[in-house]
Amino acid sequence: MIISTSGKTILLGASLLASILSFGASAQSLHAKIGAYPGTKTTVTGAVTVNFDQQDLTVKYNLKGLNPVRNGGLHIHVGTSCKNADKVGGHYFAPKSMGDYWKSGQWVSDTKGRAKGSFRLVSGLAYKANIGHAIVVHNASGARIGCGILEK
Ligand SMILES: [Cu+2]
Repeated sequence: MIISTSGKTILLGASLLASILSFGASAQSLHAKIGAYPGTKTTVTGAVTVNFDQQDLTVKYNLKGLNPVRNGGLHIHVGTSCKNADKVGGHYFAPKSMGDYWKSGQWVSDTKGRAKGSFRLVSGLAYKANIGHAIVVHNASGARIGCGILEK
């Protein structure tokens, strides 16, 4: 394929620009500031960003106050509150018949109890469906220790 005329060069430029713009529109992210899980004292603080490419999620975490050299769960939950433990609910994914996509969602801490990293998973739910949902930090035993609300 040889581009020999200036007309074709302009067309190629326009389609490249269109593909860059559509990529920008499909990559969306939500952010949560992590604090105490309702009914517990604050042990973990930090931030989580979730990038969405349709139903393909990249969860980026930067947490501190965890037990050193451990790993634990980090999941988006059904609830939309970090103030009432009764309203946080279980893991948020669809369809239910697919089983729990969030089983693989984990943070990993260093010797100082800090955890910085990311993981990818498919939850079956895209950007809009996740706005306002709680993201929960579990300790190594599975107990809920941190919570934040996903916001634009
Ligand atoms: Cu969870």
